[in-house]
Amino acid sequence: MLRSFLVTALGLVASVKAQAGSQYSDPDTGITFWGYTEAAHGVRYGFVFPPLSAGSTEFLGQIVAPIATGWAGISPKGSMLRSLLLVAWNNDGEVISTVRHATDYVQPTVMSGPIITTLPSTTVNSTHWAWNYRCENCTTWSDGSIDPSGSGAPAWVWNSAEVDDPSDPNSDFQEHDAFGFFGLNFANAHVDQGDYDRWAAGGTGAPTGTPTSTAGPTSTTSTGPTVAPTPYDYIIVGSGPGGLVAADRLTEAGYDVIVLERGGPSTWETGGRYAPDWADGEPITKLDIPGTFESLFNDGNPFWWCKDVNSFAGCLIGGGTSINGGLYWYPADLDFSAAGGWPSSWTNHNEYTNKLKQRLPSTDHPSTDGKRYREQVYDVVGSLLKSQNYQAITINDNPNAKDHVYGYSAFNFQNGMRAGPVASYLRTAKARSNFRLATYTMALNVERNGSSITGVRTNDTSIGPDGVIPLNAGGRVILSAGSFGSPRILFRSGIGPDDMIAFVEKDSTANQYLPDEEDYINLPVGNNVADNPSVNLVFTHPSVDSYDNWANVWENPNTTDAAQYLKDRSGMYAQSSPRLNFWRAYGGSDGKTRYLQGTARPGAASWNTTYPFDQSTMFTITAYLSTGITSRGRIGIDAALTAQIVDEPWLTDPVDKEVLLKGLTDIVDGVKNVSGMVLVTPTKDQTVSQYLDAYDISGMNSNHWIGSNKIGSEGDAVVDQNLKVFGTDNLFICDASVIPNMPMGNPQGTIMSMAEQGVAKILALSGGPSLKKRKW
Ligand code: 6FA
Ligand code: ABL
Repeated sequence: MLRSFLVTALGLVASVKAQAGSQYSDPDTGITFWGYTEAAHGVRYGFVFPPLSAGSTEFLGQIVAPIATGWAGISPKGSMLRSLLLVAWNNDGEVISTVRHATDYVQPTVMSGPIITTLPSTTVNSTHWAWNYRCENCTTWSDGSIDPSGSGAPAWVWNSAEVDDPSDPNSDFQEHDAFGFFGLNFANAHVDQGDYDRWAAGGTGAPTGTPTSTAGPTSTTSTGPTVAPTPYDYIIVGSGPGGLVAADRLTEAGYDVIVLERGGPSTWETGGRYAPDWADGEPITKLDIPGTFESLFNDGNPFWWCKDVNSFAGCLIGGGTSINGGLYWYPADLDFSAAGGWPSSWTNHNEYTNKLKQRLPSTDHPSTDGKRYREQVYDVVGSLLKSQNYQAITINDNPNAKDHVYGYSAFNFQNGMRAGPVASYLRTAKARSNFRLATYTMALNVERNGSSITGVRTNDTSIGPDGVIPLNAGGRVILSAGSFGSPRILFRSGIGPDDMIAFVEKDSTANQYLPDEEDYINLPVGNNVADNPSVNLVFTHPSVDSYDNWANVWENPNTTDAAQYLKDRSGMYAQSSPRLNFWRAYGGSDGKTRYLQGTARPGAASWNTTYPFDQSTMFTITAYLSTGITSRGRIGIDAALTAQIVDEPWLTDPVDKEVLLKGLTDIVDGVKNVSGMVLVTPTKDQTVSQYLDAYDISGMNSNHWIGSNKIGSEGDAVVDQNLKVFGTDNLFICDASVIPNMPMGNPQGTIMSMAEQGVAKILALSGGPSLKKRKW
């Protein structure tokens, strides 16, 4: 279990550019620290250094953690390996601490060299423990250092589980449950020598000298000028596809807009720098290169995933679109149908879909030379489908044709690289002076006065008083934090079902910001959740190259393919894994029509058979049940305020299962029509029905969550036809969570068309902010 300990933190430093740390005065000691409160677990980490001129190698530090914390730690350098790892926990009212070191991804060992003195102000009370310490010999060590005159990106780690023996400072402990980073300009974090000496000797009280920092104030932005605690016309939470489309259209209209993004840079143009060695020197990162997509799921440094959402979700600039497979479908009319739950004012989506197509056209041949590479999976699966009367079409030329059709997979890649809303909508928004993007800035709740929203509370106290960003008169907040993230903000704002708000009431930090109980707004937030139930079928065919199951694309690529991609962004690396998509309509025994979508790709992530087969020719068809499914589940939070799947949404309706079984059976039946095609799973000794029955239900997760804040009528829905949250004057939602029914395909196209239409409706509403504030 201890293998891979902290491995995920390795190397992230290079990709962290923006800063979130800020100065604070510790209320219990008066010590001025520079640091960060990590919102998900409520842990504060701080540092303060003596004056730079002293040439000292020490600092004072602090970790303040809720009592339920198993252990918490900090790596000032920001990595696990060859770093100083400061760790502490509570043992029955006493803080135990240790300093550790690791040269491999195993249990870190006790480190010699640093001298740690626990300061007398260290305390444990009924809610928190606080470890205040002096760390001497701590800015350089045998195999590493930090630069007190430069900027850093410390890494925090946290575990809810106790260490093996809490009374023993040398105890082993399990790998962290959660980790993260914050930017900190160490150059700022210096105080007068007199104050430092007094605090280092155990004294307390406010500083009497002048801070000796050498650099300007820290900033939370990675794009645009420093964020000042100024009010905005629109505060958008989240830079996923919903948030970026909204931000672009609102800044285009002249409003002052700030986008709060809890994560950091993604692609190169956003400041990301995490790239494979083979692409060194090129202005591209792992997230720019479509061909490295499959390696996102087995990377040692997956900084892109949201660590406090128990399903895959992207927490960085671009949200899911910066880490997804890039499959991109222009919506079908059925995606916005009244039958599917859309208000009648929404069903004519074409005007908005056309705007999207103009800004972000799709391609089914993303390589810059226009050629397609390793398309044998297309040929093999195409011949199976043709044998069952499917027609080959260009899918995005015929968005409404979704029965018995197949075609080349289409993507929102451009110039052989990931594009999506980041390389389109964000690019134009960023060029405007009335746009701000605050990274590493997590929205905690909306501030409200009854039905009127006055601002957004964040984890970043440098962004506004107490971390609160206010609204201009008539201003509005738009939540675009995704199907898990937006509900959590609502719960923390006293909006949602009682049982979810009850978790917030019990949290000693978050409950301070809840409104009075009479102002709670009871809405079905988190209900009506859907995701495509999906099942993988695995095959082989002698013509197919499984591309080593994509295992080598990151560290050890096919050199010809890598060289071709570096030369002109063409070839195998210009496309992610999918090669073919197909759709078919099915009638269910309940008289309803449901659609099945298939995605075929070389390689197979989830095969499981004892029968021998040729892995070098294996490929997968993932069959997704989409528009028309009736199964629903629930999203919520737990006591740690972690976003959760409360009730799984897959196949709760037996007719959904019946139709999925029919679809899988049809595919398997077609295998005999294709010479050389062999079925691997279901295995020879399993029927399709047995295979489906035995399938791990949570393995059906497709990452296509919708519906947790569905649009509709009061009483049944969370937002009205203008995306406004019922019971509020100026709170809106613009992300996948408002979509009431499963779209036909992978959802990002439908989400962006929805956002185009939604923001047009918001702009048309009266009573909003005044455009007189326009600055350009
Ligand atoms: N969709 C497609 O159409 N095609 C695909 O190929 C595809 N593949 C994948 C995939 O491979 C994976 C692994 C995943 C996880 C999803 C895929 N999807 C695909 C689904 C698609 O990406 C999502 O449906 C889509 O991104 C959802 O868009 P939303 O705008 O609803 O939400 P996001 O989660 O993208 O963005 C939310 C943003 O808010 C994030 O950047 C997050 O960091 C930020 N955020 C959340 N809470 C916040 C808070 N409290 N404060 C500040 N920021 C916050
Ligand atoms: C999507 O829309 C899905 O959300 C992803 O799950 C899917 O990628 C991409 N598109 C591409 O089709 C799959 C990978 O191909 C698998 O290797 C991986 O195990 C799976 O995502 C994890 O959900």
